[in-house]
Amino acid sequence: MIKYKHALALNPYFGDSNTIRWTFPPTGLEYIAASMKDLVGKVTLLDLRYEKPYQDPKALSKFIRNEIDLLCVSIRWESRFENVCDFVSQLPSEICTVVGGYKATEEVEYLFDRCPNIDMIVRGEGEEIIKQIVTGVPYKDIRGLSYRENGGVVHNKIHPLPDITRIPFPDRSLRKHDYYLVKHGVRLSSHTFDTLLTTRGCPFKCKFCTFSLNPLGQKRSYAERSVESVIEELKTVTADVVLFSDDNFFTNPKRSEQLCDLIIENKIKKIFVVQARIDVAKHPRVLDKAEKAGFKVFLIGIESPHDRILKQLDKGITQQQVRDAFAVLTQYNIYLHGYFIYGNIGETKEEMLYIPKFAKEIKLDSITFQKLRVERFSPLKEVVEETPGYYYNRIGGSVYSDHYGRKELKQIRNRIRSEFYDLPKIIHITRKVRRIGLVSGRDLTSAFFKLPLLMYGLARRKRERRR
Ligand code: B12
Ligand code: SF4
Repeated sequence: MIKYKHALALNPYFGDSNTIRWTFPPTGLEYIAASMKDLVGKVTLLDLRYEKPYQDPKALSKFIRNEIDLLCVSIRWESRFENVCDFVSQLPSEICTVVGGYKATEEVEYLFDRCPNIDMIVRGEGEEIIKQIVTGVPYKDIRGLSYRENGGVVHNKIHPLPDITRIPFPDRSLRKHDYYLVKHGVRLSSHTFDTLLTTRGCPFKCKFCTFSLNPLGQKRSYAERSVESVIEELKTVTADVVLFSDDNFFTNPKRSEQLCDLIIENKIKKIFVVQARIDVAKHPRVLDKAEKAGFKVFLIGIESPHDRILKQLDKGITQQQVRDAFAVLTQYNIYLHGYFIYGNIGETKEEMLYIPKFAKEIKLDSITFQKLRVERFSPLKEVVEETPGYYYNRIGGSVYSDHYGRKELKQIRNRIRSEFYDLPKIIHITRKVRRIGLVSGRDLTSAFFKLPLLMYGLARRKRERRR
C-alpha cells in the first residue's frame, strides 16, 4: 500500500544570486526524487528559481494544502540560509515535512528550533533513508534520521553511505524547464546546462577540503559508477553543456579514457566541464581523447603558488609540478580555470598578491580565489585553533588573523582581482569562450545590449549585501 499519494521535492532557493548557483539543477534533490518516485503515488519537482508565482509562500502553501501529503525540502548552501529558513517556516505545518541536504545536516538542532513545521531531518546522503520514510519504516528504525518525538528531538545513529552503483540517477523528465547561464537575472548564453555525477568521494586528503566528507564527517571513500550506466544517463541529458560534478573527474585515468571513448563512439556531442587535479597532465592520451570528446572546460584546484602553503594544505603538489602541468595543459583547446585560496596560515600579503602574477605566468584563462574557511569536520579546524593569532568567528566562516582581518583581506582580494582581470585578460576570455563554443557571437552581442540590465542587477545585489 502506498503511504504518500503526492510528494513535493522542493528547491527553496531563489532571488538574485551569483551566476554559478543559478546555472545548475539541484542534483541532490533530484537523486532523492528519483529514489522515491516508484514508492509514492506521484512526485512533483519544484525549483523556485524558475517558479515565480510559488516564490510567494502563501501561493505555495495553497498548492501544498490542495495537492501534497509529503513535502521534501533540500537545504544545501550556507548562503541564503536564513532566507530559506524564513520561507520554509511559512509552509503548512499540517503536511509531513522532511528536510535534507548538506547545510541541513550541519544545522539539525537549529532547523528544528527555527522551523516548527519541520518533522524530520535526513542527515547525509539520503537515497536509502527517503525510501524507508516513504515505505513506512518506523522512524526509530531509520538510521540517519532525526525526528520530533514527545516535544523533543531524537537523533538516530548515522546511516552507512549508500552504494552508488545501486542508486537510480536523476529522472530529468520531472523537470519543468531547462537551466541557463544567468547573471543578475540576465541570460548570458543560449546554451542549456546540466550536471552529472559519475563518482562520489576523492582519495586525496587535502587539509582544507571537505568535498569527500559528507557533512557528518563520514569520509566518502572513492566510488565509481560503471561507465555504461554513465553513458545511459548521458543519453537522457538534453542540455548543451554538462558539468561532471565529480570531485576529480580524472581520479582513475583509465576509466576517464574509457568514458571519453564511449562518448565518441556513441556520438554524444556536448560541451563537457570537469573538476580536475593537475595530475591529469601526466596522461596526454587521456587529454587527447578528452579534447576530442568535447571536454572544453577544466576547473582545477591549485590553491597556492607557494610550496610551503601547498605542503601545509597537504595538497600533494609543488609549484614546479603546477608549472610543468600547465606547460602541457595549455597545448590543448581547453578553457583552464584555477581555484586559489588566500589568507592561509602564515601567508604574507606579498605571497597572497603573487597569485594573479603566477596565474598569468602559467596561462590560466580565469581564476577564483577564496579566503581560507573552516568547516565543522575539516582537519584544518584544529590547525587554526592551535595557531596563535589565527581565529574564525563561526563554523563555515573565513579564517582571520591578528595581521589580516576582514578589512585587510578584502583589500588584498580587490588587488588580486584587478591585477588578474585587466582589459587584455577580459578580451582574451571573451575570445576564448567564443572559440571553444561556450557562448556564440549572438550571445555576446545580446549580452552587450543587456549590459545596462547587468549593471543594474550588480548594483542591486551590492545594495542588498550592504543592508
Ligand atoms: C559539484 C559541486 C558544485 C557545482 C554545482 C553543483 C550543483 N548541481 O549545483 C559547482 C562547481 C557549480 C559548485 C559551486 C559552488 N559550491 Co559546490 N559543491 C559541489 C560538490 C563537489 C558536489 C555536489 C553534489 O552534486 N553532490 C552530490 C549530491 C548527490 O549530494 P548532495 O547535494 O549533498 O545531496 C545529497 C544529500 O545532501 C541529501 N539531500 C540533499 N537534498 C535533500 C533533500 C531531502 C528532502 C533529503 C531527504 C535529502 C537531501 O541527499 C542527497 C543525495 O545523497 C559539493 C561537495 C560534495 N561532495 O557534496 C560542493 C559543495 C556543495 N559546494 C560548496 C560551495 C561552498 C560552493 C560554492 C559556494 C563555492 C564558491 N564559493 O563559489 C559554489 C556555490 C555557487 C556559488 N558560487 O555561490 C560547499 C557547500 C557548503 C555550504 N554549506 O555552503 C560544498 C559542500 C563543498 C564544500 N565542502 O565546501 N559546487
Ligand atoms: S581538494 Fe580536490 S583533490 Fe583535494 S581532497 Fe578535495 S576534492 Fe580531493
